[in-house]
Amino acid sequence: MKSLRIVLGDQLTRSVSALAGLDAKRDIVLLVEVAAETTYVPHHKQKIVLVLAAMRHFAAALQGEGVAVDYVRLDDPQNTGNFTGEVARAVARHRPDIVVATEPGEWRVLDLMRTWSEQADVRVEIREDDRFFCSRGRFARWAGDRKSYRMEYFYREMRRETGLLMDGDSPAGGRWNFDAENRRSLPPGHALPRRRRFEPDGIVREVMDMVEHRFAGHFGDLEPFGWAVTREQALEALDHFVSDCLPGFGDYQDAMKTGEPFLHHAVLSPYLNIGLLTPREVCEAAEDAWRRGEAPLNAVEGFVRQILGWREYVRGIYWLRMPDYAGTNALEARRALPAFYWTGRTAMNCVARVVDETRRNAYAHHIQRLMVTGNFALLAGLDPAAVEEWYLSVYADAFEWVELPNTHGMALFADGGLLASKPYAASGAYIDRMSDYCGDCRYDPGLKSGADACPFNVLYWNFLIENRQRLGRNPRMAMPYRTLDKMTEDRRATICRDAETFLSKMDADPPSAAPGQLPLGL
Ligand code: FAD
Ligand code: DLZ
Ligand code: SF4
Repeated sequence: MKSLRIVLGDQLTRSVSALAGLDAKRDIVLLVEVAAETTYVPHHKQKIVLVLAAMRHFAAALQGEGVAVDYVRLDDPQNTGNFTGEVARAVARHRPDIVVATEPGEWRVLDLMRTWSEQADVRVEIREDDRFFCSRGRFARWAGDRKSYRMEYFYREMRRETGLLMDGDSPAGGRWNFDAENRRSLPPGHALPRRRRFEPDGIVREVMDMVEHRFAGHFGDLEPFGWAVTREQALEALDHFVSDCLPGFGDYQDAMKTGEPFLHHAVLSPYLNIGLLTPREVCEAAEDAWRRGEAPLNAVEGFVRQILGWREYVRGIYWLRMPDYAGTNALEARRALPAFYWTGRTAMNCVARVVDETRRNAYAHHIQRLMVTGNFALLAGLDPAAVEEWYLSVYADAFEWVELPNTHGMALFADGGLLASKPYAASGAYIDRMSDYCGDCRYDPGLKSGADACPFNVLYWNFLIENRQRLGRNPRMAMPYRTLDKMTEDRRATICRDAETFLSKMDADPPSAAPGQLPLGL
C-alpha cells in the first residue's frame, strides 16, 4: 500500500510516528511551506527562518537516506497557501492509498486535519504524537475528576513512571524538589558561560533572504541569526548546555540581568518544540551529568522538572481543556495590549529591556516572560487573547499547546486557577530583588504612590482591590489581602487613582533608554 507521509514544521524528528514503518521504495514524504502557517500570527522573523530552514534541512537528510521527498516551497507559484490545499494537490500528484500524519500541536490544525479525508478524497490516518513522556490519554487519567490540577503531584508520578532521577522507589537525593535553593539573584562579577551560536549556512541564508522580503513587516530582528537548524547542531547545543551552563542553572534560574538574556538557561525549547531534540534525551543528558558528578542535583532536578513536569503538564492541560480553555477570562480582563509590547518604548526599564531582548533574540527566559511582561499584563488587566497572540508571535519556541497554558493559565490566571493555585502577581520589589533593571529606571521601586512610584507597585495593590470578589477567599492570597486591609481608606483611594492615571496614558510613557544599546545575543 503506497502512503503519503506528511511531516509538519514542528515534527522534524526522524522517529516521529508519521514516519514509522516508512518504505523508502514505495512511500513519499511530504513537507509543505504554506502562507497560512507563516502568518496566522505575525511570527518573529527568526522563528519563520528557524522552522523553514529546519524543514529544508530535514528534507535533505531524508533524501540523503534515499527517501522520496516531495517538498513544496513557499514561493512555488502553484502553492495554495494552506495545509489542506497542499495535501489535496499532493494526493492528486502521487495517488497514494493513504495519507499518514502525526497529530499536530495545535487544536486549530487538528480541526483542519480532520477534514483532509473528505477534502482530498483519500483515507487519512492520524497517529498519536509519541514524542512526549505522557500521552494525552495518560494525562486525562491522571486528571480524572479532580477540580484543580497541581503540577507537583503530576511530576512525581512522571518521575516514578520514567525512572528519571530515581534511586529505586525514592527520589534521587531523598527529595522531589530542590526549588528552595534555586532562587538566587546574580552576585556581582559572576562569570556567565559564552553561548554557542551557529553561523547561517547556505540554506539558512536563502530562507533569511526570503523572510527579509516577504515578512518585512513582522516583529523582530532577522540578524544575527544563530539558531541550530539541524539535528546535529541541536545535539551540539545540548552538549554545550550540559557542560557549560547546567551547573549554574538551578542557583540562578530566576535571576535577570541587563544585557545577559540567556544566563544559565538551556535555550533548547525551540529545538524540543520543533522536534530536533527529544525530551527524553535532554533529561537523560542532564541526569548523566549529575551521576558523573559534573552538575549539582539542585540544578539537574530543577531542569528535569521543567521538562518532565511543566512541559508535559501544560501539554496535558491544553489537550484536556481545549477548545473551551482559550475562551475563559476569569478576571474579566479587557484592556487593549499597549503598543510598547511591540516597540519596547516605555519608561518601565524592566519591560523595555525584556521587549528589546525579545526583538533581538526571539527569546526571553521564563522569569522575564512570567514576572515582567506577564506580570504587567496580569496587573494591568490586559485582554488575554491579545496577550496570547503576542506571546505566540514573538518567541522562537512558541506553539499554542505550550504557549497558551503558560500565558492564559500561569501568567494571566484567566482560567481561574485551574493551572496555578494563585496568580503570579508581584510588585516592583520582586523585580528589584531578582534583577538590576530598577537601578536604571526612571521609576522608584521603593515608592508606592505618586508620579515616581514604580507602576508595578501601584498596579499590584490596584489589582488586589479590583479582584477582591474573585481572589479574596483564596487562602494563598490571605497575606496580601491582610496587608491591604491594614491600609486606610484614603490610601486605597490614592492607589486606585494613581493606577487609573497610569493606565490611561501608559502608551505615552516616555522610553527610559534608546533601543539598540545592549550587546547582541544568539
Ligand atoms: P529553561 O529555563 O532552560 O528550561 C529548560 C526547558 O524546560 C525548556 O527548554 C522548556 O522545554 C522546558 N520548560 C521550562 N519551563 C516551562 C514551562 N513553563 N512550560 C513548558 N516547558 C517549560 N515555552 C515554550 O516552549 N513555548 C512557549 O511558547 C512558551 N510560552 C510561555 C509564555 C509565558 C507567559 C510563560 C510564563 C512561559 C512560557 N514558556 C514557553 C515556558 C518557558 O518560559 C520557556 O520554555 C523557556 O523560557 C524556554 O527557554 P529555555 O529553553 O532556556 O528554558
Ligand atoms: C510555525 C510554522 C511556520 C512559520 N511555517 C510552517 C510551514 O510553512 N509549514 C509547516 O508545516 N509548518 C509550519 N510551521 C509550524 C506549524 O505552524 C505547526 O506545525 C502547527 O502549528 C501545528 O503545531
Ligand atoms: Fe520595572 Fe518598577 Fe523596577 Fe522600573 S522600578 S525597572 S518599572 S520594577
